[in-house]
Amino acid sequence: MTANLLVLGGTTEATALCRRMAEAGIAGTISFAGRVARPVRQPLPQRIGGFGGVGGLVAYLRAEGITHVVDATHPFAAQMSANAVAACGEAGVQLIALTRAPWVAGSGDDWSHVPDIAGAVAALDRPAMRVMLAVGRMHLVEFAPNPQHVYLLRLVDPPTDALPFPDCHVVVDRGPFTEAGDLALMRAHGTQLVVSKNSGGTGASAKLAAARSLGLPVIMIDRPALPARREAHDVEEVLEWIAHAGTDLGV
Ligand code: 3Y8
Ligand code: NAP
Repeated sequence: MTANLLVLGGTTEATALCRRMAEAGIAGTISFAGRVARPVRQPLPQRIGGFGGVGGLVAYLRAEGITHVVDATHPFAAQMSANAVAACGEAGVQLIALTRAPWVAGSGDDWSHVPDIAGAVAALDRPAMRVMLAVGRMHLVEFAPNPQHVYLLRLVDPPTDALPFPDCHVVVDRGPFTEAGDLALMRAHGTQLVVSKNSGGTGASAKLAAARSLGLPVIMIDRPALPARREAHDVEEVLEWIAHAGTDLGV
């Protein structure tokens, strides 16, 4: 059976996998939720938009004759990952997650861990500070209960709705970011505190290195729990798995 992969994308690792698949002549499609205006171009055919829950994904897997699913979504894309486990189980399609290890505080880091977004909001219930809130757009409204702070926000697309803060500055930029760039950004804004998801990987870690250099505290949001599934931490491990998961690589 020739491999025909579905890659659930949206991360640096997904992009690297698609590049390797194109080089190796492995057929597949990369999928995005459609969260941002212009997802980065990929060397594989891409589809954009939700599948319509578990049922929609099962129907897609069957209609497209998908032989393997690689869940290379972000560690905080918990709903997509849970749906992938359920749908692949129901459709009898093999699944592997391509994910990255959480960041771990090193010497010189001043991190306080919170379990979720609500925990970060609670931790911001303190006198006014200049806060770099680098958690994207989707959950900003949850941070509204702390209007006392001056927020530095980084968004992939220019905001369309009013922002839920009386005093905030928006930077429109997409990663991967650099330590030098984030250092300059934090210095220019007098940042005193950084709020970050524990995304892992290299695309968003620059702000942590910059915070360390500046001796700034970080509120680190731990990852949501995910259902048990097979996991790989690098692209070659995924290709190895595909090669031995009952199919030739279509080459
Ligand atoms: C739409 C698709 C690649 C992928 C690159 C990675 C790295 C750069 C760093 C900060 C943190 C944040 C955010 C971030 C990073 C990579 C990766 C990563 C964090 C794109 C992309 C899509 C998204 C969705 C977007 C979320 C937002 C989160 C911004 C593409 C650019 C904050 C996560 O406006 C919105 O609705 C944005 C939504 C989900 C989290 C949120 O809650 O707002 N990512 N990011 C994907 C889709 O439609 O399916 O254009 O490539 C991808 C990338 N963003 O190929 O090189 O691998 O993590 N993405 C976080 O980590 O906290 C920015 O600013 O320091
Ligand atoms: P989520 O909350 O786990 O998923 C919500 C719904 O969005 C899913 O049930 C699914 O809709 C749809 N969806 C999510 N990812 C999809 C994909 N790759 N292809 C098709 N549909 C998808 O997801 P999220 O946290 O919003 O993340 C959305 C995308 O942004 C993902 O590609 C993720 O990798 C990327 N991303 C997220 C973060 C983050 O911080 N969350 C960071 C970087 C990149 P249906 O139920 O209709 O199928």
